[in-house]
Amino acid sequence: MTTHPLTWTELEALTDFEIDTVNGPTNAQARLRLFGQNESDVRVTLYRDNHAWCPYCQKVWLWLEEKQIPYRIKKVTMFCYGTKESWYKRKVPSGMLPALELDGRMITESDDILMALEQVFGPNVFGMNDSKVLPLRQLERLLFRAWCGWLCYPTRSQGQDQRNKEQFIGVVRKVEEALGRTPGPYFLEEFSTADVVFTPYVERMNASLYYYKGYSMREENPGLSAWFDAMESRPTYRGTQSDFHTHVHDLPPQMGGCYENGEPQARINQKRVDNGPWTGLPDVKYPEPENSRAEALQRVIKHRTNIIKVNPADDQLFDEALRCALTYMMTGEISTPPSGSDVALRYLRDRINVPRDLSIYAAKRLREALEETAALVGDRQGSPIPVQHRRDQDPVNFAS
Ligand SMILES: N[C@@H](CCC(=O)N[C@@H](CS)C(=O)NCC(=O)O)C(=O)O
Repeated sequence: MTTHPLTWTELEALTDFEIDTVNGPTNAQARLRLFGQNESDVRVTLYRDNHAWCPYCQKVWLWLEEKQIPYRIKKVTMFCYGTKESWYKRKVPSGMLPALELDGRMITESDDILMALEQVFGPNVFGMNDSKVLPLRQLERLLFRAWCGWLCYPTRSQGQDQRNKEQFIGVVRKVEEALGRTPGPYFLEEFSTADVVFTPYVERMNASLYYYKGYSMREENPGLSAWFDAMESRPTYRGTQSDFHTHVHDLPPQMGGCYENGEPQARINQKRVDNGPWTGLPDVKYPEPENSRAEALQRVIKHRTNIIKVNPADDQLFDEALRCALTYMMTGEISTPPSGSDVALRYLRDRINVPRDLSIYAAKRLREALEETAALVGDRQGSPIPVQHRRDQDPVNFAS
């Protein structure tokens, strides 16, 4: 039994999701963060990438959120998905991100940014140059290099892949030892800069190795597993947290390539991350909030004109198909979308981004509704997600 899809007006009545981007929880949409302070208190502007893909931006972002420093956010395009804004190149000729303006002084390099912030606002429990933090920062870079060595170079044989894996696991063991040295789940006695420094790449390692190599970093290492759980207890981290699907497809153009090893487990994981089911993946463990569907609906409604415009399908056809998926997501009622809309629904399913567009559970619910609705009319996939660049995500096409 299939029903007519709800109209946009009827759908609007099904969500009252709203967040205060300025004073509410950490979110990727904010252009100003005040934490209850006055706008005149703002001394900091963070320049970061539009899509919240840049790991070094996440490091500074998380630090500012943890310390509740009022700041402005200016979003800049990364080379891999569009043209760098000329106003930004005048400020930072290399175009590199992040950059931070502190009392009118421009600072680049994420480590230098954190050190400059510490000088003015104090450390995040332990400072970047604290004798406890320094060896952990070195360990993070060691882990980063071992990860790149395994993921970002093609290998000629399974044996080579295995050796790269062993090298990586060897460094993971050192990370596990470091985490085991304190009684709590964090790198030091309590949450600190050390955790901030590890966050962006450990999150990307967890996603990329699961997908390209069939290795589940979070599930196979008790120290890291407890660390992820502890991080997810923090609303700051939850606001910056991405999901597997976003990372595995944003990393290839940023890293210059991610290479799969053809392991059966990797193939199984790839199918799951790309086609679902998305619930239960080890990219998130905290319980799903009650309003995840309402959040997804609100975000689609807000951006529906652009979502429909950038979709390769005919606007009217996709408008109806999208309403079928949203009707199903909100009511559980099945509405069959127009024939031929399977490609269009999956095109959107593949381009939902966390946390840029919405939070992790909301994205899973939306992907699920798009996939299940598409499956009613066919099994054709959308055009493949490019790996050399992501100009399908050029922000100029989404400007409101
Ligand atoms: N060492 C720098 C690295 C920054 C970096 O590599 N940024 C990349 C993005 S993750 C970038 O801005 N690339 C230019 C672009 O993609 O537009 C730091 O720590 O800030």
